[in-house]
Amino acid sequence: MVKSILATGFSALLAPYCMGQLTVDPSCPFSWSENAGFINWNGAPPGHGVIIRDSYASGVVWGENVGWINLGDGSSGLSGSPLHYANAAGTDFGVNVDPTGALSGFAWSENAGWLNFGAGGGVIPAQPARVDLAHKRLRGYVWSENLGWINLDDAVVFVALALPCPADLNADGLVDDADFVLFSAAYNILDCSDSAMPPSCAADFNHDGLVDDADFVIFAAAYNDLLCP
Ligand SMILES: [Ca+2]
Ligand SMILES: [Ca+2]
Repeated sequence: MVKSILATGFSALLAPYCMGQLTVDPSCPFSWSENAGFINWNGAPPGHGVIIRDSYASGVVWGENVGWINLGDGSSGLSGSPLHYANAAGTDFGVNVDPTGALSGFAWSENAGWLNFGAGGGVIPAQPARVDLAHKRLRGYVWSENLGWINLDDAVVFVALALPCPADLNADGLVDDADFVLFSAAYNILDCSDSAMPPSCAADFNHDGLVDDADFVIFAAAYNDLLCP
């Protein structure tokens, strides 16, 4: 199957990436608040971990001094296309993601109240909370009336993101020919800094700035398995 697609050539294979599902890298899971201390974005019990999708986030994060912070439950309150939390009442809250990676909406903490993910864009200089796809990490600041600013953007203490199934480039739960089409296009461009490369350079699975044979080896193994874990 791979050979048959290769034979068709790469020129007509360009297609957009989507963000897919990002999770938190367990080796780099903390944000920092002067008043709340460290907040662990990878501290949730099974089934409640942080997932950042194309248009919204879900899951809970843990702060030693504030307890659980709920980014949204990934079901109630979601509406529209693409799906977004309405954030119009106390029951439909959650953190939204726009196509640029900018975060907005509200998270809830029993102890700290509402956390506003859309506030950082309004300060000078602007520090919008956002997903930095190129560097696979969170950026900017989140505002809480009770905690003050929560820094997602410290040079050393930050929240790194990971793709749970990196070879699933179109985020449909399978690693198949559709993903190979996307991989092939990136392979043909080669350099992640090339303006033609999709901004996340998601096909650079080993994070060395190139989409080359080393990445193809990783892709081929996932393609053989077909299903994401
Ligand atoms: Ca796929
Ligand atoms: Ca690479």
